[in-house]
Amino acid sequence: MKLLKSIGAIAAAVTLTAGLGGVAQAKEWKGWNIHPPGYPNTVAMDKFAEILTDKTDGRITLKMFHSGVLGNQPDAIEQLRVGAIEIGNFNLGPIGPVAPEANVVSLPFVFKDVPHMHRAMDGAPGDKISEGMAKKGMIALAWYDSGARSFYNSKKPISTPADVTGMKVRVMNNDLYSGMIGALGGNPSPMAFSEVYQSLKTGVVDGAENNWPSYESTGHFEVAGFYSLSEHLIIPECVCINADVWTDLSDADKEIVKSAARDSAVLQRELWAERDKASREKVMKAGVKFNDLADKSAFQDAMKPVYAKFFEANPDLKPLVDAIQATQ
Ligand code: GTR
Repeated sequence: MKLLKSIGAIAAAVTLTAGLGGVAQAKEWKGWNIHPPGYPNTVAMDKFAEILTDKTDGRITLKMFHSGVLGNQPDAIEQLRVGAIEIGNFNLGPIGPVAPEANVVSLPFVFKDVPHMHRAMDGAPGDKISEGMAKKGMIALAWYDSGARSFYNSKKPISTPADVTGMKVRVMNNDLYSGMIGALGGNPSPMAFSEVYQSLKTGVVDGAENNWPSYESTGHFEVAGFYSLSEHLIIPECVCINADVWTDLSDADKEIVKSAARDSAVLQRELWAERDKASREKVMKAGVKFNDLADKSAFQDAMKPVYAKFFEANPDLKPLVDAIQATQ
């Protein structure tokens, strides 16, 4: 017994020494993610962490904190920029107020559909957006899918902009979304993702907007049973890394980190396509009343003042929006 104990102690000491020996080089990163276990982004970020450890033989490890336990999204973006966390899976919506170039994806109806969004983000417009984010301390390593966002509420189907008039609608923190709801005659209510369920349930807001997987994973469909397929926003998401952490990496490690993020994005996009379908089926089975918006043009027309205000404040971003719209 005594012998076993001392063998144990020696083993522990050896491990400790080996650990200490590696201190100069070992990097232990923290990662932020808002989604729960099983969500495509959660699975993909775990995969990213796994590939990182494998490819660097443990020189770089990433501990993922899921379900938003490290704080809400706008705060987490700040935490990443100052280096309190190294990695995050962010929606470009709340990045827009920080990095103007990234805000163009939050112009309603700027993308025709999800494949158009991917072509633009994988091409020159995506590079321009990355450059804008880099200037603000965030390096985008890869783009994740977040589908298309549509309106849902607890009152009635939305078919025309007039149906939104007078409705209290939760939006993410970004003036563009408040402007969008205002242009439809509704009352925007910027709020953290984690607070939306209670707010819908207690009537603090009448509705919100999101893609099928988030509508389902959050349980919002239980308390806001009308889903109207407006698809007014198609917002990509990033796997981001703090710019200083990125700069300090060797070229070889940069390559590993980037390719790990890209591999995780391939997985995320596959899982997303499956979950999009599965979530839609699940909420429909649960009794959600769904309506398609055969004609979106009235909603698109209503967005003209939102675009006008945006270009007035950001005349230099007009070429980027043109480039997105011209992407084939
Ligand atoms: C989800 C997105 C989250 C968060 C959320 C929200 O679709 O993946 O990052 O932005 O929407 O509405 O706050």
